[in-house]
Formats: sequence, C-alpha cells, structure tokens
Amino acid sequence: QMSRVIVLVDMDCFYAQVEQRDKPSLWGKPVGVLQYSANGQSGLIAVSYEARPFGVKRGMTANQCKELCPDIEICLVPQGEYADKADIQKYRDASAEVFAVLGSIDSRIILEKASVDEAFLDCTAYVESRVTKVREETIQRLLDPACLPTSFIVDGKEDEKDEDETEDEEETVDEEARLKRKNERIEMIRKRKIEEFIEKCRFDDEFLKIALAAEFAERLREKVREKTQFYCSAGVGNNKTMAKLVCAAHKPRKQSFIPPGSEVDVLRNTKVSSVRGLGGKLGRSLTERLGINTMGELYRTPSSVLTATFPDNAPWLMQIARGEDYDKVDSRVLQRNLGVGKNFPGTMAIYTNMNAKFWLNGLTKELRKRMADDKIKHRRLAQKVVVHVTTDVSTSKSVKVGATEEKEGRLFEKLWPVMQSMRKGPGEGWKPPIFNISLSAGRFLEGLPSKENSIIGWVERRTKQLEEMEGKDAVEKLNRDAAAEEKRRLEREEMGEEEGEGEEMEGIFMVDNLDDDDDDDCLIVE
Ligand code: DCP
Ligand code: MG
Repeated sequence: QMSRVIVLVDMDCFYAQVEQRDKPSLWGKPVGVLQYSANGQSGLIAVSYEARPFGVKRGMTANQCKELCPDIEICLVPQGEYADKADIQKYRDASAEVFAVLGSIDSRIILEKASVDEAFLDCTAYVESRVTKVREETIQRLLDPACLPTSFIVDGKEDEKDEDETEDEEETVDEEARLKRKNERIEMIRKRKIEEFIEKCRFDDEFLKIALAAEFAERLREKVREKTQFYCSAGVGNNKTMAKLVCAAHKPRKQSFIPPGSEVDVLRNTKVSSVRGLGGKLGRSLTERLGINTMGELYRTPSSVLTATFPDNAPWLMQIARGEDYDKVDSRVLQRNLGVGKNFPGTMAIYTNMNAKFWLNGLTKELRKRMADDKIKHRRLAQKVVVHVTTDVSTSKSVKVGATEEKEGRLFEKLWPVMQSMRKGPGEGWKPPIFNISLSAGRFLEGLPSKENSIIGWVERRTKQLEEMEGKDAVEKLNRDAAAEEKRRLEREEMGEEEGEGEEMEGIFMVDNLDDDDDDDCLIVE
C-alpha cells in the first residue's frame, strides 16, 4: 500500500464568518446565525468563536443564547423568495468562492468537496514531487518559525504533564500574568514539538511528506484568507479519517498534523462518535451492543467479537481502530444526491397525519426546486427519491421517479403513500411522533431526453452565443436565470394544482451530503 498525504480543510464557524464579512463591524464579536421559523421553532446554526466561551451552542434559541451572552449579535438566515424556505444561497455562494481558491492551487492536487465548508485534498503527488534527495535546504525552510506558524502536532501524548508545568502552577495573584505565562508555555511546547518533527524529516520520507503538506496547508489557508477574507482550519494525515479527526484538535485559525505511526495513540481516547463514519447508527450500536465508547476500546475488542456482532462492518471497524482508512479522495464535482430535510425536536414533534402531510408537501416542493436547478446546471435527472423519517427509529424507503413526477408535479402524490407506509400508530396519528423528515433525490441519469425541449434547448443555444460574445461569466449568469425560470415554471404549475396554503414553512435545511449509507434498509416500492 502506497502511503498517501491527505489534508482536510474546514472553515471556522462558516455561516458566522459569512455574516461577519457582510457586516465587518461584527468581526471579533460574538455572533450567532439563527435560522428563524414562523412556527416558533428557531435555532442557531452557527456560532462565532467569540461566543463559544459563554457556552453558546448550535441549536439554541435566541433567548437561550442572549441569556448566556447578552452582547451576542444575532444574524438571521435570509428568507427565500418562496415563503417555505430559508435562503442559504449566500452561504453556498461563499462556499463556491472558497472552493474556487482550493481548486486553483496546483493541478496535481485532488479536491473533494465534503460539505458546504469542508474539503479533502489528496496532496500525495504534489508533496512527492517536492521530496528531494538533498534536503538540507528544505529542512532549514521548514525550521523557520514563519513556515508553520499555526501548526500543532497531535500525537496522543497531549495529556502527559509537562515538567515545567508544576512550578508555573503556583498561585499567582495576577490572573492576566498567569494566562500570559500559560500561553507562552503552550507556544513553547508547540515549537519544540514541531522542531522535533522536522528533525525526523531528515531521515524519514513519511515525516517529510507530512511536513511538506502542512507547509502547503499553511500557504493554502493564507490564500483562502487573502482571496475571501475567511479563516479556516486544517488537518493533515495519511488518510481522510485521521486528517478530519486532527483538524478538530486545534481550531479556529490553526492546523494540526500527526506524526506517522502515532495514529493508534491519537485514537486511544477519542470518542467513537467523533470519528468519520461512526457519528451515526454504527457508532451508536458499538456503544449499545458492545459497550464500546472510545476508539481505544474498539482497538482492544477481539476481532471474533466484532465479527460476530457486526459481520459486515467488522473488517472496516478493525482498520479504522488502527487508524487505517482506504477511502479515496474523490474529485467528483457533482453531488451524488440532492437533499432537503427538517428536524422537529422536542415539542415540535409531529403527531398527526395532517401535519406530516403538510411538511412532506413543503419539503417535496423544496426538493423539486433543487432538482429543477440541478437539471439545468448538470443536465441530469434523478431516478430515485429516498423518504427518510425518524421517529423512535429511522426508516428510509426509496421510490423510483421518472419524467411523470418531474414534469407534472406528481412527486408528492408518489411520496405521500410511501410515508404513510412507515406509520406505525393507530388511526390517523403518528405514534411515536416524527422528529425528522428528509428527502433525497439521487441515482442520476446523465443527460436529458431529447424531447426535453423548452428551456433546455434555449439555454443551450444561448450558451453558445454568449460564450462566443461575452465569455464564461455571462454563461454562468444565464444558467442562474434559467434555473430561476425553471423554478418559476414549477411554482406556476403547483399554484394551478393546489389552493395556496396560508402557513409558512421556514427552517427547512439543506442536506447537501445525505449519506447513502441507509440504502441497505431501503425498500424499492416501485
Ligand atoms: N450548518 C447547518 N446546520 C447544521 C450544521 C451546520 O446549517 N446542523 C451550517 C452552518 C455552519 C456550516 O454549515 O456554519 C458548517 O458546519 P460546521 O459543522 O463546519 O460548523 P462551523 O463551520 O459553523 O463551525 P466549526 O468552526 O466548528 O467548523
Ligand atoms: Mg466548519
């Protein structure tokens, strides 16, 4: 197995930064981004780092966080042109700016968009081209304190007491002086560990490759900052799982990397749920069925036990416990599925069929808008929609869709009976109640049928003309206009079909990367 070098870039409190850039007086202040909803359900979806020491967390209401942090500035997610959605377009646009920078650095780097604010970069080819036989010059460059100014080594030994620490812990009256001393100590340890790491690079290519990737990540993050004003953090490791895990170790505006061979040490005290791929069902059942809470415990679990309990996942679990992950960085630019979803936490839970129908209808409309947008942009049609309902358990069912649903707005009519079939309660009720509904369109058929006439043909002709006359920007604008036009068409269609609903439906969130993991328990209905 060839060793790889993977970088994970994650924007810091991303939506909050977008608001701070929009309104620069907010930089350096506690900021929360609130997704508002007319039905009284609203919650923070992003929290600036200035607000975090007060205990302000994602999911809190405006009142809850004002109580903890009276000076917090609350920004509202804009309302969309349709009453039933929050408009997250400005965050998507900001995301596109970031990805434009990430994708423009070096053609040898493979870039994968992992979420609206996260990207994996496979830097193997790039760093290998920079590994030289005569490396004194490289080592000297890396040892310069300006080369890795925001880098931290994560080696799993963070908990070990520093020898100098005890004497510093004597009571000091001056809180400020104490804090200063503490920060100086942290900085001293940081530098010392980096130096030790770089010294190893003289003799070990694996160390050198990681250091070169860290150097690259420092410059990349500076570039993102310079071009977009946004700060981000990064993690460097030999695979996606480790890169993502260590990225979270030092945030914001910092980056972390692992000495090759320290993976198991780093994982030892890591909670299972913090590891990529174990945040959901599988991670939970490790705890529920085998009492495994940390990766160290997973590592020590006999393979026979894992195989007996999780026959399908045991090999992967054992690899991950060793810090091994062979998942490729995939440069696909297209999302594999389009999703919309909504949580109904606590008292918001849905108990009645009428309510369920109302929300499924709203989500379906939203999904159709996204599908229309995607159809224009990517010239493809979804062939499958997964309905995902969470009550006390999560259930998914997938439905084949085709031109009929897409064209005549019959999607809801198809999805509603499927959702009904997931209902367990007696009569018209949902018992246990619904806490989440998500829809995900996927299994795309590339290309569009030839009779797909109206707007597509027109877009294609105009694209040609514009490209010749006015260049790429004009074409992009045209695509946006066309997508908007397609959305309006859908809306007109739906207006004709249904009497307008009075109620508003905000707070639907986008599920950009709804996992296809649950495909196992999907049931093809048609
Ligand atoms: N987001 C959302 N709903 C969620 C989670 C996230 O709308 N349940 C949005 C808001 C976030 C953005 O996605 O700003 C990125 O999500 P992250 O999990 O990366 O969180 P942040 O970037 O806000 O903070 P961090 O600095 O911890 O990465
Ligand atoms: Mg982030």
